[in-house]
Amino acid sequence: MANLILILGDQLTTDISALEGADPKRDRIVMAEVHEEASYTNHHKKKLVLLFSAMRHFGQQLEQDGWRVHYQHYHPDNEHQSLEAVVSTLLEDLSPDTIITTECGEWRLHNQINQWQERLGVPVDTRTDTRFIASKREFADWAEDRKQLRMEFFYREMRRKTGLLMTPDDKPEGGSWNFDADNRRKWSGKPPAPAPFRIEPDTITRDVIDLVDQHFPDHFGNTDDFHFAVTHGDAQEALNYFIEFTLPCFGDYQDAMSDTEDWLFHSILSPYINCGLLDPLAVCEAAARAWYAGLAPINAVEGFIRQILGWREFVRGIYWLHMPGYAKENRLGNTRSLPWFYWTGETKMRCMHKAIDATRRNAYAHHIQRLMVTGNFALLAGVKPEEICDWYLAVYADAYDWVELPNVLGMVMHADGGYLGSKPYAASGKYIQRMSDHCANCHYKVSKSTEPDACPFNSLYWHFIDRHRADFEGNPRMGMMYRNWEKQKPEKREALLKRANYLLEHLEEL
Ligand code: FAD
Ligand code: DLZ
Repeated sequence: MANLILILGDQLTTDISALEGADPKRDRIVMAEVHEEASYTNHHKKKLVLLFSAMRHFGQQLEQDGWRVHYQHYHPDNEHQSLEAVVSTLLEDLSPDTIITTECGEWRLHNQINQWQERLGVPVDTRTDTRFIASKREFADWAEDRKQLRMEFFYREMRRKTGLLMTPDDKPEGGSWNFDADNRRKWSGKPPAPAPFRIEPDTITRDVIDLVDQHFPDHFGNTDDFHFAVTHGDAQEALNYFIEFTLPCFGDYQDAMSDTEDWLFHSILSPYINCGLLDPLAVCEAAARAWYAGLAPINAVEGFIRQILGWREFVRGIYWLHMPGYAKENRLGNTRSLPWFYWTGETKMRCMHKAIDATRRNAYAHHIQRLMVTGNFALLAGVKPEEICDWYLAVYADAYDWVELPNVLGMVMHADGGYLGSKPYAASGKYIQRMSDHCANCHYKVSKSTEPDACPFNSLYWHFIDRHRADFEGNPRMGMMYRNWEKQKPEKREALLKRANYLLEHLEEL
């Protein structure tokens, strides 16, 4: 016996660096479903099903490939309820020379594993996670000496590094780095949105659904109609389905929202990419091939690749550069508690109801719902970053601290003082009206701002602008907002602030 190789629930690939150079005859693998990981947040029930089932399938695959795998199935009465406890017991039984693992994605667990060598008395070899295109070191080098980090410049570096959508003479394909200006169309029902890709649960998944229903009844959401892929083969099918049916319209309707369609033209691949069932670079390459083959337009393919090569890598870099301090940032000084309707969806604001209800049913909401609806509301209402971050970490199947935290704390809440994004994504109801058909079905009137039935986003938006004058007035991208605010009559400004103050005192009733 030489090494004990730990594979975490989001490292489900034989390409994981912890397996590099390993010998199935000599080394052992440990995988464990443990209470500590399943309960550090109120994980959506579908996220638990996805991870436990995908872990079980991967464990079986490793055994079929000839590996000896110590796999702990979840049970509340298991003696060992943390990864450290499981590993520690195996050390007694197997006396390995080294524990090998790949760096984990969350600071919380990363910090624990860092202490194992001392606590458990066995060398721990923690390897770089090579699934990311930029290593932590590479990102830190890029960020060094830059006062402000901007995704767009980092993304161009990643395009050059990978050669994705680059011409042989190192120019961006299509003549531009970014086609975002073409990606802001409202969707009015045509072309029809494809049905989401579905996999019917097999015996393993059905067992896990029963387990989650029995042992995690108080967790958010439900297990009904679980249809996520849980194997590499099925996740690959999900990717093929996206490329063929959805990618062509991905760009046009990337920012659209709908009162009737949950998924629109999004890929729904993040749950698989994040847990190891799909490789991010291979996903980008598949999209690029579709463009070269003339199967999807450049605005769709470039927009899609930018999300993975740009945003996904960028937020991960920021997370590791600034943790653990980053999680404590609250530069706008927010103090409000998260309204309870985030957990129930019971609110008369149609857009919020639709986004939260989809989240409860699907463990999924697309980017614009996360950013411009539930996120925007939390920003305008001044919710404590810690509480809104914990909500996002809990409710989505793709949520892990490394990707959730910078998106919520940085991009949405601007709690890092503008380090991640140059201006807050604050918006009034007009934005939601422009990009969706929610407002036509809403109890509140988006055309009104001060009356009792006025859209809450409208006055809350101006309240945000007014109360954060010192934070944003000097921001060149916000100057116009302050000029618009000043242009309004004093009585109007007063009425807007009065209405907003009333709403802030009665958030739970909205
Ligand atoms: P698509 O719209 O099809 O995009 C393609 C891929 O690009 C995604 O699968 C994802 O891998 C990547 N991507 C897109 N935007 C981002 C981004 N901002 N950051 C990182 N990757 C991105 N993504 C997560 O994976 N986990 C999270 O916990 C998470 N929390 C978020 C919270 C907020 C408030 C916001 C605004 C965004 C968050 N995102 C998160 C990013 C994004 O919303 C999701 O990646 C996306 O909605 C996943 O759905 P999809 O696969 O259909 O994405
Ligand atoms: C998210 C999660 C859950 C719910 N359960 C487990 C588990 O039982 N065992 C495990 O190894 N990993 C689990 N994970 C993922 C980890 O909590 C953690 O988020 C990632 O490993 C961070 O990279």
